[in-house]
Amino acid sequence: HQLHAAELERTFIAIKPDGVQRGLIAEIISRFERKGFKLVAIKIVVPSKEFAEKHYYDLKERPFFNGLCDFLSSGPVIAMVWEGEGVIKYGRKLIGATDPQKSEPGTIRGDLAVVVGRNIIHGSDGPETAKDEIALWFTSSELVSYTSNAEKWIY
Ligand code: FUP
Repeated sequence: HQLHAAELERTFIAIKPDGVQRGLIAEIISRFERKGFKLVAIKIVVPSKEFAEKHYYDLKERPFFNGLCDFLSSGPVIAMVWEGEGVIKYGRKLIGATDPQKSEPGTIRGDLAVVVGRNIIHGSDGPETAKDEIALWFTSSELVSYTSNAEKWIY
């Protein structure tokens, strides 16, 4: 069926510095792309420590917060917005459990990471977070709306 652009859900996905350094950019993008989700924004950035603290604001009371923010700001990150029906929840499924020791084989973290502090990828955990994170990382002019030829075979 035909979906209007306004109905389509969006989520924020980031390949963290470890994923970039390990050469996993294409592997990770490929999994979202092959599923049928659509890339509507992408850039490579080195976030400042202050920016990382904003991104992880909800975790500010946790003991690992400082190390986590140091890590996220330690090198290039691939920031992306992916669009599609159910992309927030299913994106989390593609990513796998937070701790790679617990994520299932077949998931990104399950297949490609070993410890929680180096779990290579971030994905928004709900509609509110997705909205906030997209607004934090991107300006509205960086989000591109377009129709792909594959869409009529996906929906
Ligand atoms: P997730 O949404 O799966 O990224 O998980 P959280 O928001 O709970 O945690 C964000 C990041 O904090 C994780 F990706 C890795 C880091 N973290 C730790 O380093 N130790 C922990 O015990 C939990 C999370």
